[in-house]
Parts: sequence; C-alpha cells; structure tokens
Amino acid sequence: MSSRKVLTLTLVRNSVGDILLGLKKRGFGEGKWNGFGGKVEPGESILQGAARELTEECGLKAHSLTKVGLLDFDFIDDPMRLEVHVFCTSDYSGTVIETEEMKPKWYKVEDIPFHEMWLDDPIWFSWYLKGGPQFKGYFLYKGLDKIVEQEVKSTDVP
Ligand code: 6U4
Ligand code: NA
Ligand code: NA
Repeated sequence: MSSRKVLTLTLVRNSVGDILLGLKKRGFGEGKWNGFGGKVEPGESILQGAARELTEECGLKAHSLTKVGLLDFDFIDDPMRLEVHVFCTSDYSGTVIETEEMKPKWYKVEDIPFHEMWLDDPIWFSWYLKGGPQFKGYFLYKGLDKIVEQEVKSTDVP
C-alpha cells in the first residue's frame, strides 16, 4: 500500500506585501497557521488541485499560480510520506472568507507567527519571501514536533 500523499500549499500575497495565512481548524496540522492546500485528487493536475483547494479553504480564486518549491516529508516509524508542492500568487480575485477548515488572516511579513506554524516553515519560508530561486526541501520528522534531518537547496542550479 502506497503511503505517499501529493499535497499542495499556496501562499497568497496582496498588493501591499501582506501574506494570507489560515488557522487550520481540523485535521492534519490543526491549530497551526499555514498556507492553503490539500490533497491532489485523481484526474486533476497538481496546479488544478492547488487552485481548487485555495478556493475551498479561503474563497479566493487564483488567476495564476507560481511554483515556489517542493517539500518532501518523512516520518520516523510511520510509512507516511508527504510531497508538498508550494505555490504563490498575487493574482487573484474574490473575497476572503472563513471556512469550515480555515480561519484566514492577513499578516505583515515581520509578524508571521512562526511559533504557531509547522517547525519546517521558518526554514524554507525565507526562500519564498526573497522571491526565489525555486527550492527543494527535505525534512525527517520524529513525531510532529521534532525535525531530525533537514535540507533545503535551490533547484535552479544546472
Ligand atoms: P481533507 O482530508 O480533504 O480534509 P485536505 O484538505 O485534502 O484534507 P490536508 O488538509 O490534510 O488535505 O492537507 C494538509 C495541508 O498541510 C497541505 O496544504 C500541505 C500542508 N502541510 C502538510 N505538512 C506540512 C508541513 N510540514 N509544513 C507546511 N505545510 C504542511 O508548511
Ligand atoms: Na487542506
Ligand atoms: Na481535499
């Protein structure tokens, strides 16, 4: 049985540079602030999955999504492997709404609540905030509160 999950994660940034995060209200990552995303469904592309999840979770429609990076997660003593495709957008329409899954809130970059986010986020977020290059990250978790191995590198090098 395959335990690899392909997920998306989208970061929205508005015209003044603030970032929209959502407080996850249920399920995996409950209680953490995060971008918007979820499992890619059979028959849809990763990009389509990212756009769908964004709308489902915060009401916004992305007109374009830019690839930011790829994160791979392994968990000690757990066959689960996550492949998280990270996108960003500043090209969207609609009104931000709270949904069953997420409570959205705009954050200034200097106020991003890293202490209430996944432990890996402060490690790769800087790559996103500085606007490139695209990155590939690997994190080995022991449980959900400890990282025992980590690597983030650029994928732009030839
Ligand atoms: P269902 O089963 O439909 O409620 P679904 O919305 O499809 O769930 P979900 O919410 O389990 O999927 O997806 C998890 C979300 O959390 C994805 O956006 C990826 C993101 N995520 C998972 N591990 C992460 C990590 N270590 N750091 C991070 N985001 C992570 O920043
Ligand atoms: Na989700
Ligand atoms: Na889903």
